[in-house]
Amino acid sequence: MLKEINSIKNQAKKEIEKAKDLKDLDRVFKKYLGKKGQITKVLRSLKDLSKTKRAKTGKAANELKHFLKTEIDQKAQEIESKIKKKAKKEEWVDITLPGKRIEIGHLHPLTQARREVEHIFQLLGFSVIDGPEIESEWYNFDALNIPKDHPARDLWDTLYLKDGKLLRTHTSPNQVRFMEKNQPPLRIIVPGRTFRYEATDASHEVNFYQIEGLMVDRKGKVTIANYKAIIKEFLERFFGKPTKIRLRPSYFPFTVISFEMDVSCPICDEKGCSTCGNSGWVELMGAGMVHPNVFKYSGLNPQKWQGFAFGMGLERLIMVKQRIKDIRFFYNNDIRFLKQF
Ligand code: FA5
Repeated sequence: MLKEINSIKNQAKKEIEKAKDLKDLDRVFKKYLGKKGQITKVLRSLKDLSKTKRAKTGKAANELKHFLKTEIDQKAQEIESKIKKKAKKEEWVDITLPGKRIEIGHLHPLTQARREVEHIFQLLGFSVIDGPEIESEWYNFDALNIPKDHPARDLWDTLYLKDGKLLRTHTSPNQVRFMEKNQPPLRIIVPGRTFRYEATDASHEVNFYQIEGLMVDRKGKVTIANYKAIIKEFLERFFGKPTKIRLRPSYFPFTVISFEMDVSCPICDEKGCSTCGNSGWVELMGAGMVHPNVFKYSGLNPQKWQGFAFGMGLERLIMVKQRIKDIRFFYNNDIRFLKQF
């Protein structure tokens, strides 16, 4: 057995010397000192030896164990210091080189535009209000004078949730939500995400942003003339130049005297294209004078109060300003598009 221990020692020494890297060294460690290593085996077999042989062999095997451990540690240090030296030589840092430029992103064009819209309306005396994206049928329809069997509900292809709630199809529910809690006179805008289950095309998305506007004061004080003046002022500030607009009669159950406001199509200059659906005009918003029933449902006396409301599409607004042909660009996450803003 002592002979065997001696030959293990010679063999292990050679292998430690030959080891080129830490992986080699680890292999040697396992071969001799690992759980199934040769020295471990010798130590395990001691129990089968006679008492005197066991003492001698045990001593020799333990000495060899410590010897090899020290040798392996030394070799490991040698290898590590070689690696460090090599790295120091090869991986030097040229501190005179210019630094790597860190690319900083920016806000999404929709966020930029929403903030700009909010800013302009704030200058015009409007407060910015928030409302829930998950809405009840009451606020989305009933309180806006659209009862269950009213054909106007067909105007909106609604995404209903399992609990009977729905994803708001417009920001108008916030007219009622706000008037329930606040006494006029009031001027608010409510920007937010809206959802409709409809086919997408160059100017329609399933998920888009609206900006609701509401201005209410004592009867006779707020008229369509105020609406026109405020919207013209807003558009001029947002677009940075006077803009050609038209008001078109329309129908909304929650306004009496309802209309749609279009701007001249910037892509085709009223000649007709896919962005404006060949009409030459881009529809920006629906608007009108608040229906008496909406005041009633909000707990206000329609004999006393009067006002206008509007709901405009944020994407459409940017499309007109930046001459963007297709609304879907906003949601494609194409960095080439986003970098332009
Ligand atoms: C409404 O949603 C009304 N709540 C607006 C309103 C508010 C009327 C207050 C009267 C008083 P409409 O469905 O027309 O109306 O949508 C308003 C605007 O949202 C449109 O003019 C358009 O700019 C934008 N819009 C509508 N549907 C989409 C869509 N699928 N994708 C992108 N923008 C849309």
